[in-house]
Amino acid sequence: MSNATPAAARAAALDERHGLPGVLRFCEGPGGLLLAEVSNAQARATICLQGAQLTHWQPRGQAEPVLWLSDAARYLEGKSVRGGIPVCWPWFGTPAGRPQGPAHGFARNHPWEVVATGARPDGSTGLRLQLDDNPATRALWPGAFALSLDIVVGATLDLELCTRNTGSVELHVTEALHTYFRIGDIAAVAVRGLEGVDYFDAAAHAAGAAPVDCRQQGPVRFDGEVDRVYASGGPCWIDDPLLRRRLHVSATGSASTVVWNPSAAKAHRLGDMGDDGWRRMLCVESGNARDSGVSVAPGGTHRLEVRYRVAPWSDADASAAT
Ligand code: TA6
Repeated sequence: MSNATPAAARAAALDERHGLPGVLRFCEGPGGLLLAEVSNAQARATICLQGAQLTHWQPRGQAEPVLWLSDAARYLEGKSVRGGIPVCWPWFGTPAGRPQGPAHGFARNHPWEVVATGARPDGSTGLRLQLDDNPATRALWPGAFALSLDIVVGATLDLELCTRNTGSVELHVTEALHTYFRIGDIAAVAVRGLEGVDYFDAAAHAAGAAPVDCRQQGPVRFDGEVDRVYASGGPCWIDDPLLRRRLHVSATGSASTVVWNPSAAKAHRLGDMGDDGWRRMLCVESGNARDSGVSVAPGGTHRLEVRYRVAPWSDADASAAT
């Protein structure tokens, strides 16, 4: 008589069908959530099947993971884990006209199916996860869709979020890959590549302060909460002198870049950021937010593609960039 939990049994079935011996396995994680664990010659990664959420990516040779995951993260069915890369879809933020809807859409809170996995010729590992509309999604949003996330785990991390309109009515979505990066300390980092770009200051807007429509002067630095939606799909990068690395973000199909650090007060209110986890995280989120939503005609598709790459740190680069 097996004493496996239902989740362990589901993981075993996934392993049987999609596992790659020595490279990719499925297992039961905290809270009974299903995890895919990748370990290849180039990197290690973990993906939570709920929300198709990467929670870990660490290229070989990197002393620290590239993605930040809260050490106070909660693993609950129907709630995305704090950190990694939550998929914000079919809306970013709160849905227009329906403030009661789940923040950042429902895709991150629902279980996704494993469609395919494979070892790639360059030694990286590919997975395709998919969420189709169902009674639970239709109770929140009427769209008929097939949403897939292609993940390639290697020395770089490549993601493709593909929205397919399987219905007869145009879909309008806002979206973002809400990526939490692991940094040495928020006071020491800078985000470059957004100089001169217009942005919406969501933190000022929430505080009832002005102005909310601004233009970036110089690199983005952090002293207090920063929550900005830049009108650019990048590329941009995070310079981290403490971890001595430069984290590159490049995207296609993206017209927005969200930069967010909650600082201490908001982090405390969120309750799952850990004691001072906010100091070691920075969100740089590629997508199509606010006025940059995308429309997908019946039978059409929209692709949001992002590549994360770690470049070695050079003090010369840093001094040249100041
Ligand atoms: O991307 C920045 C943001 O919209 C912030 O305003 C903050 O709400 C953050 O997302 C986290 O949202 P969550 O719903 O994951 O707690």
